[in-house]
Amino acid sequence: MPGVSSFRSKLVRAAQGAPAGLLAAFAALGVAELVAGLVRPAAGPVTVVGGAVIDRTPAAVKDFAIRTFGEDDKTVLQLGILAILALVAAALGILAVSHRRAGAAGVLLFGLVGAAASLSRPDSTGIGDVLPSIAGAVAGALTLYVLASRAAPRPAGPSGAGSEEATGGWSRRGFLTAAGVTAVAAASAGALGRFFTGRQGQGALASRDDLVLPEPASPAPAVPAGVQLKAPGITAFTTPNPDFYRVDTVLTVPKVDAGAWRLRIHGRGVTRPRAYTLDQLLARPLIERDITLTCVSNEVGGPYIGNARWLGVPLAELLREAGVRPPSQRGEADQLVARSVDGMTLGSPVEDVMDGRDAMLAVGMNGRPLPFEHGFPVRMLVPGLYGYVSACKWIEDIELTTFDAYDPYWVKRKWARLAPIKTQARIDTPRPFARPTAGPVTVAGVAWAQRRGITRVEIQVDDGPWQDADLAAEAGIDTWRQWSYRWSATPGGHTIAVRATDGTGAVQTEQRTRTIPDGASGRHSVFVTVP
Ligand SMILES: Nc1nc2c(c(=O)[nH]1)N[C@H]1C(S)=C(S)[C@@H](COP(=O)(O)O)O[C@H]1N2
Ligand SMILES: [Mo]
Repeated sequence: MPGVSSFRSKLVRAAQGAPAGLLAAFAALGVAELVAGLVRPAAGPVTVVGGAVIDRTPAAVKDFAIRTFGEDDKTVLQLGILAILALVAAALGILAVSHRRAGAAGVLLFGLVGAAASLSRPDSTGIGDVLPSIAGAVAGALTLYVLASRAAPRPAGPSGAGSEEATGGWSRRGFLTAAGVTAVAAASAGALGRFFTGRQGQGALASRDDLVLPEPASPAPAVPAGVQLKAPGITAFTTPNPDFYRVDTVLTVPKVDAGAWRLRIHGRGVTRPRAYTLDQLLARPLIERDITLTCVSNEVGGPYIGNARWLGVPLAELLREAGVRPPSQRGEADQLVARSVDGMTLGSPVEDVMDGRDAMLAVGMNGRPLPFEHGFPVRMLVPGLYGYVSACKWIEDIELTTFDAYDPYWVKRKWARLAPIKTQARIDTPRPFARPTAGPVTVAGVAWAQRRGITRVEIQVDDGPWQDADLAAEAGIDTWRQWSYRWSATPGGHTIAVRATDGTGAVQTEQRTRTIPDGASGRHSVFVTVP
């Protein structure tokens, strides 16, 4: 029964080859990790392939990923990459049992994918970035070649006696030994790589620990006592740093050493190009402001918004010192492109940055140096603009240019060039599908319209009339504002909707739009059942 025997021999081959392939992949990753630890952690193969995937992900898919996996989206992506790697490795291992060279060549080819990905990243620092992928691929190919030779069928006798099952197969002991040695070596290489990576981060960690934030020359205006309502379940007025939402494209958070950090300001209309150290920035008069930051990818009712007390250098002053004038004063540049150490580019209108609002290069967040996740040592903030057109984290370069001349990262990916934050209101409590008891129920949440402020919030239950909610005290027009409404809940299912009015008198639009290209609009509502 040739069919059966060949099927069985295929099974045996798979049983032998697959673990060899997986071990080869393990060796490849271990060596790549080691080399990345020595060269540049951000050039590790999983990181660069993941980054390249993020760069190429259509906005709709990215939004889906953010919606579905939230801030775990990157973990999911990395696990996905590892799963594909494992599948390919197992397949190459099976191939290598019969075609050793082809299997090894396949591993090398896969390494080229990593190398190409590393060069395609916006933060690629050049040819050195391919080293981790190439070194890993070579190690993986060699490992597979050696392991496969242990697994290769012994030459069949002159009569062709015996199927592959009889003659082939591991010298079990030999293979297990080789496998064990490979596993230990790969794990050690990986651990050593992690160690080096950690050591590189130490300087940055120490520089953050050592940073003493100066007192602001212009402290934040006292926050009125009434900004925080007592409604249980309402979002805190000030978002604690660990709870602050995080949106960026990096798989490895940049650990920038503040001592070595520099910020360059240059480009069109810059008559005095300059570079600043952190100490030079800290020596300037600092402002402290409460500002609510919002992500353009925030769905109606979504969580990608936070409010913090930021400490920073007024950006307009730096620009004026550099000779920059806004377009309204016949300045040549209408776009300010901020570039980060990870190669991200974000473009803001020069007019907005210089119109008197508190655009800043922030160094402090709620009384602490910026957390690494939020841009240490310095990030940009422009009140009133979505984060992707203003809030560059790990900033290191400011270039004055024009909207005609340059499209930054997200604009290349079909997001709008201009993106002022839209007026929105969110119901924090009751939660969707809650079952509040009949009688008085507190409906409460936040509303925001940075730069315009919130002057009114209204609630509608089912098809009833719009009713005014009570507004908390206003901290300023650049922060969100809490509101609450006392609802007399009656048994049954109810839809509660909210709408806000901004400081210009404009009522938030009812028109539902997607987040792409310039932010979601429409009203938030929750459905609850009163038993
Ligand atoms: N370097 C860098 N800065 C960045 C981003 C990024 O991907 N890389 N994302 C931007 C986006 S889309 C938003 S909404 C804000 C989020 O800032 P946070 O993570 O501190 O909340 O950072 C902005 N700054
Ligand atoms: Mo964002």
